[in-house]
Amino acid sequence: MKMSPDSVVALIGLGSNLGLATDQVEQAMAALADEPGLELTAKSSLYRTAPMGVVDQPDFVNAVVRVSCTMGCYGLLGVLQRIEKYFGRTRDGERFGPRTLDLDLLMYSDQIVSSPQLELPHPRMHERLFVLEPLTEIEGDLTIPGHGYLSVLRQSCLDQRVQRLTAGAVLEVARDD
Ligand code: PH2
Ligand code: MG
Ligand code: MG
Repeated sequence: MKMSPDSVVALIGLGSNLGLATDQVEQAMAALADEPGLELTAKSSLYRTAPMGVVDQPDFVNAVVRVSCTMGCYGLLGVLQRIEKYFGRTRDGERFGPRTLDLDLLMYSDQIVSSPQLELPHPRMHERLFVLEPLTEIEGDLTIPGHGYLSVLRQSCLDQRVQRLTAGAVLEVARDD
């Protein structure tokens, strides 16, 4: 798809720890690639990561992608929420708890947003190796507004368990029933 000259680069984090987590993350990447109005310009490998926040839950599969779009940050947020819903995401679970698919808008260009619906940059991305490690693969020179260089932030998180999965690995972390 040919993007208009005023298209903006956005970064999206993907996560899953319910059901066939690797498949869900890969299929969500495909759904983003198929979405009219979005151009998928880079995708990271998949990573198996230790759960953060609520630690007593299965490991996650995480990845990040880069897209170009012109729909604005709230338009993109709406697309991400629609795809989450399609993948069976419910919002009745525990905060930070298990989920079939989580799509987080990490950054929308360098915009800073603080509203009840959306905070940009994502308020916890700078301290999570499950975001910083895949971002290093696709956007190594990134600076996160308000927090600094990705490469420096990553150094402070290296004690967090994050393992790159080889292509074709299947991680079924929990049964979704
Ligand atoms: N998402 C959370 C809470 N904790 N931990 C890992 N490893 N990966 C996640 O995507 C994740 C998490 C809430 O969105
Ligand atoms: Mg999240
Ligand atoms: Mg989320």
